Amino acid sequence: MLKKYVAILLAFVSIDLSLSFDKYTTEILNGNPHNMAIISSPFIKIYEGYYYFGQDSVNWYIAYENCRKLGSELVAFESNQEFDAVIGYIRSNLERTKFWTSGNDLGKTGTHKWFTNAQLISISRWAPRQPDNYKGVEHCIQFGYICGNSNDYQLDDNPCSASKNYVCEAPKQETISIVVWK
Ligand SMILES: [Ca+2]
Ligand SMILES: [Ca+2]
Repeated sequence: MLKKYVAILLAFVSIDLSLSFDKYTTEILNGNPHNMAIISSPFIKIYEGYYYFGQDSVNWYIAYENCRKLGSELVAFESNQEFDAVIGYIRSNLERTKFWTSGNDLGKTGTHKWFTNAQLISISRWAPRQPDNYKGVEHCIQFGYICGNSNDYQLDDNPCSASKNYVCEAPKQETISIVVWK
């Protein structure tokens, strides 16, 4: 008798479950695919990212701290497109200067990585004969006009204690959409 009762109860439960539906659904999308208006200040949207251009001249460690205060990190250029887009903005809007990136070989001399994601620096945008670890003390990566007469913004290793401007890159965005049945 008890078995029969339990079986009937389970049957009701399963019927109930089969008829139920979620009151809401959520979806997480990369970026901001619907171009919703967002407040990004002090970051500026360039290409697919958001960047802040630190105009104070500080060593690599202070530059990193300053980016962290904004919830961001020193820039990592994972592609030529990203590098060219940021350079394009600088050419149009900022003074000719040099900037720190997150790149360094502090972990293993001669192995240059973006500190923000541990990826090897794969873009071929080094200035001629760089990185050269001049005098054995150059372990942080800057970019700017490295060669005297060059108008190309290029990468170069420099002493981490040197003072430069810097570029912070905001973390990637995700958009969460929630659909509710009311
Ligand atoms: Ca990046
Ligand atoms: Ca160098």
